[in-house]
Amino acid sequence: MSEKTDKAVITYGTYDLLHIGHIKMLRRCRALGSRLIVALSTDEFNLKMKNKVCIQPYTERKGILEAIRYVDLVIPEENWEQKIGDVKQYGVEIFVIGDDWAGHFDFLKELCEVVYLPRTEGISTTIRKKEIIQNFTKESLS
Ligand code: C2G
Repeated sequence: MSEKTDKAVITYGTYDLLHIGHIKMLRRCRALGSRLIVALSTDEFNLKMKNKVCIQPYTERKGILEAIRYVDLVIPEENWEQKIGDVKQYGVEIFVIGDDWAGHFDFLKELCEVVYLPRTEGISTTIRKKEIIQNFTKESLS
């Protein structure tokens, strides 16, 4: 059994209303190395730069991710420019993210391996929000 080398992996995201697509991504990220760092988008970064309004505040999303067996460390993602610094600061050897971002982060290839993994089909935070609204509306009207 070959020892898994001590490889730090990093991934980035909002992880609002955590669902199985997120979990499958985190599991696959962690399987690529020995430590997984998640750079979690702050509420301000989501609002100002990603045009996303989170249901769960950063502190709650952070606490949930920290409870997941695949996650070793959660750090804040505050801007688009921090990735190079993060890779250097944490000695990251593999950057991973969903293939909806394919090509966007190839500039990191000078510093580390860059992997784009297929997203899980049929689930997203947006879909989940719509499902909740539809079901809640029916419930409140019945
Ligand atoms: N994801 C997935 N399958 C889904 C939904 C999401 O594999 N059905 C993955 C995304 O590809 C991403 C991670 O789960 O790698 C987190 O998804 P989001 O919270 O939507 O992250 P995003 O808004 O894409 O933020 O700087 C990069 C950004 O912060 C990425």
